[in-house]
Amino acid sequence: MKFNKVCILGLGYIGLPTASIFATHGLKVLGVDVNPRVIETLQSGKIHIHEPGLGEAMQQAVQSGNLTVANQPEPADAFLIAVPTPFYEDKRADMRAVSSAAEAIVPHLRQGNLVVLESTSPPRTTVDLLLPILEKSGLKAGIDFYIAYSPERVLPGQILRELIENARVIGGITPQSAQAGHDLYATFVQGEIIQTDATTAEMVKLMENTYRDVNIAIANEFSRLADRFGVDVWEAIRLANRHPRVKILNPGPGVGGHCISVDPWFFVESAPDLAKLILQARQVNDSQPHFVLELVRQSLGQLKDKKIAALGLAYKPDVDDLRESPAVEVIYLLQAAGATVKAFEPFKPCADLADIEAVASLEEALADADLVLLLVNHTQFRALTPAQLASQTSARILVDTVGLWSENPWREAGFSLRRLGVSQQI
Ligand code: SAJ
Repeated sequence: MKFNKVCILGLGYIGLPTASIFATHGLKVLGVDVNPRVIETLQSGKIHIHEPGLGEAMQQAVQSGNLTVANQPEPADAFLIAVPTPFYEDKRADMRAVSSAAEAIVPHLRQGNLVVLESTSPPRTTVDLLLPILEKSGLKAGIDFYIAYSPERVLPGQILRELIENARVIGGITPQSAQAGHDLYATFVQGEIIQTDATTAEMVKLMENTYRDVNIAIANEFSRLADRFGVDVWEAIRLANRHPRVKILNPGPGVGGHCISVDPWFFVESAPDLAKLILQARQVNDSQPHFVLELVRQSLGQLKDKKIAALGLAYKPDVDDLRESPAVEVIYLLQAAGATVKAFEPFKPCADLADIEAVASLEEALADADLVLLLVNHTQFRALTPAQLASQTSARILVDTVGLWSENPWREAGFSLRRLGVSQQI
């Protein structure tokens, strides 16, 4: 199939880079977002998210004349839905954005069109939710138009490269739908494009992220066990990983982001009687911020009126994304225990977060602190030396939740250091 125009609904971390790449590969692209601030920002030539290379890609796409943005879809050859699928308080998937994107496509749907869902979704969403909405157009899915599900699997921080290079799974509601999806993505994907059915493709995506969540959960549980048994978990993991078939991931303050901390819940929601291990792993990772709170308590005693400099708010190193961030969760727990926290996030200084004082500079966070708490392994923090930190703060107590700092240099500079997963007995 040949595509000239694509309409992409949702201009976030996936929709915007995908729109830029389609446009720089010669397709006419209309990027649609319901948030007027996003549209204004993009129309003024700026981007609203931090992703290496995205600003340049976007500018190139606009200059080529192929990319425009609007708040409403228009007729196109293909429609791509890349809207968020968050969860409600009770962890059920909130599919409202997918439903309303699909509804917005209905009046524009024509014979021969392709609609692709990219948003991570519970199993069977494509056939049970998307298809009936699109058939309100009066057209018959699989006969008059095509529907496919294609999960995005790119890693924030490397999105532009991975969009092009990664293998891509396309699941169609019919083999012809999968083939149409293949033809669309072949515009720019250099990795293998593998065709399957829609529900398998949905499940593949959830399995990938659940697999990672369960593996991080075991690393986090090992960190707790090591602390109890007088062991340094980082050293133990390094040694275990010398085994040719073992690859233990890193413990940390918890699991965040919009993917790994969310997607496994879609299995739990859809099949609670079966997804037992998955639920347990989620609970281990979600409770990790409480272990960080305990580490801080052990270092400072009672927390009332103590001042803490929190280094990092992002959900992982070198990104500006604060969604579901365990660092944010840790700060709320510390504040609930009576501490005063100033947080510095180099990728989003002065971030606007309810009840969190996010400051503009590291110096500001460190001033007056009683304890420095490292929550994210950002490049900027990796570059900090004991001498530098000693000159910027009167605090001499450090807590490291990401395995960055090793004991000796910091002790020699006059700091006491408590590390996640490292027993005090060592
Ligand atoms: N984390 C650890 N220990 C580790 C690795 C990660 O605690 O050893 C934490 C991170 O700090 C972060 C969370 O896990 O809080 C998730 O980070 P991540 O780098 O593992 O993954 P994401 O959420 O940035 O991206 C994942 C990727 N999925 C997999 O690796 C299976 C990516 O390929 C997906 O495209 C993305 O989810 C997505 O959009 O679903």
